[in-house]
Amino acid sequence: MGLYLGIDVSTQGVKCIVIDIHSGKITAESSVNYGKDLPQYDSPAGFLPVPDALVRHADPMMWVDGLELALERLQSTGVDMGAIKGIAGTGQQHGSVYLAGAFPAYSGNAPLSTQLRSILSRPTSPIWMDRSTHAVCRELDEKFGSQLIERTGSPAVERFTGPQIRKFFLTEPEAYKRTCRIHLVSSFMASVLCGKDAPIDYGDGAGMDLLDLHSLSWDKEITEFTAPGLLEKLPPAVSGKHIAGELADYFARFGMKPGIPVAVWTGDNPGSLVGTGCFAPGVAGLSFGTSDTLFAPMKKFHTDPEHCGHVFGNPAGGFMSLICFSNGSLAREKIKEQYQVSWEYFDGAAMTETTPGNNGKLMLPYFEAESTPAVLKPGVVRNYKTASAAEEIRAILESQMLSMRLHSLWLGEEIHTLRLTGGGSQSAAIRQIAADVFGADVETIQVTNSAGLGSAMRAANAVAGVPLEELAKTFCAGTPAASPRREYAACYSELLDRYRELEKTVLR
Ligand code: XUL
Repeated sequence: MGLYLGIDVSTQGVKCIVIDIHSGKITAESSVNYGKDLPQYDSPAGFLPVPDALVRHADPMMWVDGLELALERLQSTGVDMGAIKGIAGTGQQHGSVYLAGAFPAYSGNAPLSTQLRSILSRPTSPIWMDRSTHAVCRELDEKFGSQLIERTGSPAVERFTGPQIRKFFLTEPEAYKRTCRIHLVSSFMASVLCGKDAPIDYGDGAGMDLLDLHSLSWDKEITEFTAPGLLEKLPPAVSGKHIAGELADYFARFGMKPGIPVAVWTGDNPGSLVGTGCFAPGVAGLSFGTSDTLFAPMKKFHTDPEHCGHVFGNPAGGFMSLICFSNGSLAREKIKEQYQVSWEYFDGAAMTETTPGNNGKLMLPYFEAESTPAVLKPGVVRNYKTASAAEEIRAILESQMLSMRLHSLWLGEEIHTLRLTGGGSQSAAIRQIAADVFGADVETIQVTNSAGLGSAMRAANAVAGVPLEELAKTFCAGTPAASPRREYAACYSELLDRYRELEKTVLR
């Protein structure tokens, strides 16, 4: 057996997946949902409820408890935990964890959350949904202008970690001073497994507004401006093949062998790029989760002139593009709740009772603040006054897809195949709309947890040297799920223009 474990610590839960590189099979999976399984954290959607819609924080100990519970559940599937040879993982991107001291030597008697809480210098972590850093971002714009995107691959973005750190430094200078280490969710969780600080990889590190993607090192000038002394507080930046450390003895309680290698963790999107096997030009991934994201490998570094898309390090080498739409599954759920219908209704009656193009009905689904385009004030915009439940559902699904198409045009490369992953990839309606709007073939892969699968593949790559492309052939072969229908091409191309205009009126 050649078992490798991938763990995804996402916005709403923790998922584990074990692959066997010898049999080519997925051996075991487990999952934890914070809202359902850890209600004591009062975070049903993965963050603490506060009146200010721009503030989104989570208790990092919820992720630690989520990890322990997911491992316990994995063990109870009967998988041979002792045969696992390596681990890697992913975290929701941009979120940050602030530590006042080194990791303690773990005792076997208490859950890790109680052993680690005392090393936090900031009790809660801002996550990617936080938009409270607008003023800081404008300061960064003023100071660095286009240099920021040229050097780091992204403009100053509210949810990115650098602006979040600067806000912390400005508003809580004493706590900032006490902080000796600032982690991303990914590097923090890898550190928890190793019982010592783990590095940050180029994929997730690029989502901080701090990493120079040309030299692949922290940009000294930007880092120092963000917060004095920050460079000393950041873990080193390393490539995705790096081994972060060894599994701490504590984890023997889940049947795992202490000392097995833990590869550096990455962000959920770079991890999904690996787990969907998006390595060839013209193949892009569409991930449907709390946020919807579009990502693709990038031949050479080039940035989005509209400043919505990002360039990240690709765990498989080189660069990748990433475009994030914050109003993903939560927006679809809002419409589902509003009309009290089922997901079957989305795929069935909502599609048969309406026609592609929906007579021009469009919706800007900004139930929450939006990343692409940047919209800080939530508010749904419709270009129609009345609509049936079916029409509203088609409107949100088509509009979300049109937005993805519109904001991926800067990539410049024709997308001929889309690999769909995440919960929404199971929807026949979403698959067909994706094929028609992009004029691309749509494929799915065998698991919806592509970030976890990508992590398990990365573990096998970093520990045993198995090439990622080889692993992708075995674990993420695409299954055809929808083809573009020529008869609707003109209708969607016209709708794309209308969507662009509607968005412009709102941004104005
Ligand atoms: C990407 C982003 C989200 C998070 C949560 O920039 O903010 O996709 O990674 O999944």
